[in-house]
Amino acid sequence: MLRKLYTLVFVRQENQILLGMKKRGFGVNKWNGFGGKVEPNESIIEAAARELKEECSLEVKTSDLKNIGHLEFTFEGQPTLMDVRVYSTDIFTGKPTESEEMRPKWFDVEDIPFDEMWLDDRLWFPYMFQGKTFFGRFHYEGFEKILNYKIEELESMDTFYENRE
Ligand code: 95F
Repeated sequence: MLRKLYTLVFVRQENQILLGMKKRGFGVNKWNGFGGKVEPNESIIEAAARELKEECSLEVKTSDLKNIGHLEFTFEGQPTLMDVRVYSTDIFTGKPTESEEMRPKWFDVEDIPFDEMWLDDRLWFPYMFQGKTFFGRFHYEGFEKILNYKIEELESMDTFYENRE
C-alpha cells in the first residue's frame, strides 16, 4: 500500500488548545490541528513547523515540537495510507491569524467541538490530554464511518519507530 506522510500540530496554552476550521479541500468544515503533506527534501518536523506557520502564522522551533503520536488512516477502496505524525507544543511566537486554509480558534480542553471534527478525534484526543504517547489506526468507509480501529498507548515514540523500520 502506498504511504503518504502528513503532519498534525496541536498548540497548547494553559487549559486551551488551538484548532483550525478547514476552509477548503480535504476535511473542509472540520476543526483539526494544523498540518499537511511533507514535501520532498524536507524533514517531517520541518514540515510540521512550516505548515503551522502557513496555516495560522504561529512560529515554533522544531526543537520545541514534541512527537506525541502516530496515526494511520485508510479509506475503503482507496490505495493510499495516510501516515500522520502528531506533534504538540506550548512554546510559540505570534498570534493565531486566519489564512486561506484555516480559521484558528482557542478551545478549552473541556469543550472540544467533536461533532464538527473527524470521528477518530474523540477516540484518541483523550490520550493526548492525558499526556500519553499513542499509536492509532483507523479504517474509514467514506468520511463519516469508521469500520475498524485500534489505539494503543506507547512507552515512547522512539521505541515505536525503532521497532518498525
Ligand atoms: C484526522 C486527518 C485525517 C483524519 C488529514 C490530513 O492531515 C493530517 C490530519 N488528517 N486527521 N484527525 N482524521 C481521518 C485524514 C483525513
